[in-house]
Amino acid sequence: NYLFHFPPHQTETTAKLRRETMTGVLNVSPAPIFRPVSSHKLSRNNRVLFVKSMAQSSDSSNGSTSVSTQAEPNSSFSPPPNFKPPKPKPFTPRGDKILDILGASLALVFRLGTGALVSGYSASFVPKNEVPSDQYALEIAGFKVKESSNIGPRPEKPIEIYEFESCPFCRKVREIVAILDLDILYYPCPRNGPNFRPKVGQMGGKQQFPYMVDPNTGVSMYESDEIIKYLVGKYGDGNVPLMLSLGLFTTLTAGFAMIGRMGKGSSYKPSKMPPKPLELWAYEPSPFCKVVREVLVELELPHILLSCARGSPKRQILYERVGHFQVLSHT
Ligand SMILES: N[C@@H](CCC(=O)N[C@@H](CS)C(=O)NCC(=O)O)C(=O)O
Repeated sequence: NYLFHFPPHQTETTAKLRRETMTGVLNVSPAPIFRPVSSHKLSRNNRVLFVKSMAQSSDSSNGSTSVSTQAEPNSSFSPPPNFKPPKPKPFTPRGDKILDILGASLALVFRLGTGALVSGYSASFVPKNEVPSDQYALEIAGFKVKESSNIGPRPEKPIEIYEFESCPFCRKVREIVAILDLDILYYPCPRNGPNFRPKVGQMGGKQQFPYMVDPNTGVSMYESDEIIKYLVGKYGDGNVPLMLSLGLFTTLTAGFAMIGRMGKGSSYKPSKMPPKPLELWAYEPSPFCKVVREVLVELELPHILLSCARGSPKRQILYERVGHFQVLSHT
């Protein structure tokens, strides 16, 4: 067992990542959130798609939080043998994944697409040639869809959320995260997960999920409805969207939304802890993002979610980096 420390300036550097991300700078280098695995630097080959490896060492041991883990310290982290990053190509689901994708799509029906659009979303159709080719825009029948949003003040440091997939209360919070276009450092807490479940018990006094820590304000809390209210108050327009304000109906439909996934993303599978969080560009209602995130949660892999629901300005950033827009990518 060993301690992972979260140096106080880590979140600031992650905020730097965010600022750089927002201005389209490619070479992001936030400090690792985990020590002591930090002296090892990832090779260039460890990059997948466009994401630069993020290893830097940090001397601070005066962490805002720390957690002891059962993971083995890893001296080397590299892609699996013979791993080749997939080449971008027009999207089609892999044959053996079609049922998974259909199952994950049920959520869109039960939740009426909540979380698919960011707050204040608006769209207009314009002739194709009016949108420069370096600008991300969905193309439909010879027209381009210009999308915009009205998002509130951005948190400087990513908000931290401890949760797991097949929990309707956690889903509600993930939906508001998509609507508010927030970037979140997720600490997955699958059943029997050895790391972050006990950590929540230590921090808040009980193992109940979701649990949120906002390092910007020092606020931490349980209770999905309270978390939602806090997030819209602090980083949105103060209004809880209708589909998240219907009490039992909201919880039931969030539960039904998971029927097609049969508890995926909720039970721990032994894994090797990465030296720093992965990065996932995704949003809650997308069935394609869902099947990827389930795996991250089962493996208890901390990840920074870069929210990019429709209308998110991050779609343009991803488009600039990758040359096309496809909702997920990872380190
Ligand atoms: N009223 C709470 C309920 C949260 C809750 O019951 N969460 C369940 C998971 S869905 C939980 O923490 N169960 C304990 C466990 O998973 O160990 C909320 O809205 O957040």
